[in-house]
Amino acid sequence: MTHSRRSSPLRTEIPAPALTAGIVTAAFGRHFEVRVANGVVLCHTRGKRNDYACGDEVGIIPTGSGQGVIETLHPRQNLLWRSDAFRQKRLAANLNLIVIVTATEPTFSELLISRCLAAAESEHIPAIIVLNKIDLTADLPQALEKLNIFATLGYPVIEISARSGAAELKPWLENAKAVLVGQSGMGKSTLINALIPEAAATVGKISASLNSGTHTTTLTRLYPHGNGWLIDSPGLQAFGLAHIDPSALDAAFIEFRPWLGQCRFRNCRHSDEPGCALRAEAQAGTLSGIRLEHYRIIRDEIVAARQAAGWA
Ligand SMILES: Nc1nc2c(ncn2[C@@H]2O[C@H](COP(=O)(O)OP(=O)(O)O)[C@@H](O)[C@H]2O)c(=O)[nH]1
Ligand SMILES: [Mg+2]
Ligand SMILES: [Zn+2]
Repeated sequence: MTHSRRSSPLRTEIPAPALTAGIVTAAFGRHFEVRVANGVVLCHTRGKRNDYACGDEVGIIPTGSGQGVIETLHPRQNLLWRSDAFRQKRLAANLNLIVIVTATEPTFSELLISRCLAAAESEHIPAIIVLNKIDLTADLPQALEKLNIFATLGYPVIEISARSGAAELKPWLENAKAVLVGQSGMGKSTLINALIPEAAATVGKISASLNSGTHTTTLTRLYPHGNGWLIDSPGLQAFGLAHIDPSALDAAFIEFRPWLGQCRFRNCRHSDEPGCALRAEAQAGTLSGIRLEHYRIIRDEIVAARQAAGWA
C-alpha cells in the first residue's frame, strides 16, 4: 500500500508520535499510574484494556498536565497472579524476587507460605522468606520452628526487625525487582518505609487523591529502590492458584521433583492412590508430610475452583 500512498499528493505522512517509556506503579480500576524519567503520569488506556500490573514496562503518550495514555506493553518476563473461580488478580510483573513476609506475631499460616512458594515456582521467580519483628523475642523460637520446613528446602529465611532498619535484608534487595507478599499485619508497609524513607513522598499527587477514598492499605504500589524497585501489596488472606494447571502443581513443590513420574499411576494425585511415590517418601520421612498436605489442599482447591468456573 506504500505505493498508492506515495502517489496521492493530498496524503501527508504523519509520523507515529514518539512513545515515552515508563513503568506501571499503581492501578486504579482502568487508570494506571506510570513512572517516567521526569515524574509520574496518570494514564488511561486504549479501548477497555485494564490488564496492566505493577512492574509492567509500557510506552505512553503524555497528553499534558500529568496525564497520558498507555499505548504499548513490553513483553513480560513473568506475572504473579492470584485467582479463584470468579476473579483473577494480577499482583506484579517482571519480578526477579518474591519476598514472603512473616512475623513473630500475629500468627502466620504455613499453608499461605506454601501457596506463595508454589506461585513463585510456577513462574520461575526466586523466593525468600523474611521473619519480621524478631524484637518480640517471646514468640521467636516458635516462629523459627515453623519456618524450618521451608529453610530445609533451601529457601533463605532472613530474620529482621523492620522497626530497627532491617539491615540483614538490604543485600538481597540491591538489584531486586521484588514484591512483598504476606498476611496483613506482618510489617510489609513498615518494611517499605524502613528501606525507602521517601516512599510516602514518591506517591504522585493525583494518585494520592484518587486513592484517598479507599484504604491505602488495599493498594498494590511500586516504589523505586536501588537499581530496581519494591512493590508493597495488601495483605493476602487467600491466595488462590486456580490459574495453575493441577497437573503442574506438584512440580511447583521443589522437593517433590526428584520423585515425579515414579508413582504407579501417571496421573497420580498423590492422595490415596496405591503406589504413590510421594506418600511413600513422606511416610519414610524423606519428604515433609506437612508439605504433602499443603499440596493436597491446594490441588483440591484448584480442581474445585476450575469446576465452579466451568473450565474443568
Ligand atoms: N515490634 C515490631 N512491630 C512491628 C515491626 N514491623 C512492623 N511492626 C508493627 O506491625 C504492625 C503491622 O505493620 P504493617 O507494616 O502495617 O503490616 P502490613 O499489613 O504487612 O503492611 C504495625 O503496628 C507495625 O508498627 C517490627 O519489626 N517490630
Ligand atoms: Mg501494608
Ligand atoms: Zn503420587
